[in-house]
Amino acid sequence: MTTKEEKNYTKININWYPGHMEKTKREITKLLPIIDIVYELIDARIPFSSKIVDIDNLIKNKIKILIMTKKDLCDLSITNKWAKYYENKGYKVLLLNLNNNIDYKKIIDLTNEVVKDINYKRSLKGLKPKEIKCLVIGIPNVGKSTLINKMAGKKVANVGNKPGITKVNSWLKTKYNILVLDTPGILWPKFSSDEIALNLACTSAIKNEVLPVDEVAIYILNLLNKYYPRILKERYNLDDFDETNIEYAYDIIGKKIGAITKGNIIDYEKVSNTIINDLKNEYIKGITLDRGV
Ligand SMILES: Nc1nc2c(ncn2[C@@H]2O[C@H](COP(=O)(O)OP(=O)(O)OP(=O)(O)O)[C@@H](O)[C@H]2O)c(=O)[nH]1
Ligand SMILES: [Mg+2]
Repeated sequence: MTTKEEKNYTKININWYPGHMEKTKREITKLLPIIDIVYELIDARIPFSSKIVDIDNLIKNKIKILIMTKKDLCDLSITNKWAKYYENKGYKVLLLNLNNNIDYKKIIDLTNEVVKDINYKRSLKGLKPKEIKCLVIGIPNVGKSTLINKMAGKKVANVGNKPGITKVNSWLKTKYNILVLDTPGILWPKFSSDEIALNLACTSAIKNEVLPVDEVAIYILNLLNKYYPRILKERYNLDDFDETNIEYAYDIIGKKIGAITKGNIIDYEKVSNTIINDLKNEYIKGITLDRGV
């Protein structure tokens, strides 16, 4: 139930909580006893907004590696501060681009380091190194299946640039002595602020239809205006974005991107969709949306 207070706090009321997410949580709780390490993935562009709120309650005190994905898309000057912030909180942190063939190996190295003690004890008993069981967890579209495919050296999990690709938990073998459990993205049922919801929409963690496109597009323009004016100029020919005169900005952007209808009228919806897709398709990159580190 939403309390009156909560309702006032969140202007954008999102009721997007597919049943499979609740199911994943229950299954994780059940599986936990056999898990050795948890790989918790967050998006390097939204290191705060993409962190699952109640994750520590869920995974208790298992060994955890915090993997910040999409390094190639973030603003390193800000995201590095977030990496430090989490390190200071005691996390083992890796900031990675999962799309290359080098970065993911850092996960293997760190995993081996973390289980050194376990395997040393086993070796004293004459036992072979343990097959390590890792749980891969994170919000939708953060790169869980991509990471697993890299570790497997082939496509064992489905990948796609939209949320909700993985629907069930599945154990997958990797090239290493590590078994990984792919899980569907988990989100919490209530977003604690509009900003978080908008950040998730901008990075395709929640479906396009969930939030009004113009609201998401204007949020992106405001962000670019404030922190990345060069992108605003280069991509949209806009020197400045003034929220009190959205029409003016949309007219300029519409002309630049060719969003003009037959009657020579700017197609505002197309402008909004283009801005959102520019981020999704990685034309807009080098940005970090969570600023308050
Ligand atoms: N640029 C970039 N794209 C990435 C990176 N990691 C993953 N992606 C892309 O992000 C999108 C989502 O990747 P998935 O691996 O399907 O994400 P997921 O977490 O399994 O998503 P769900 O199954 O929907 O929960 C895909 O288009 C990937 O190519 C990265 O480090 N950099
Ligand atoms: Mg997946």
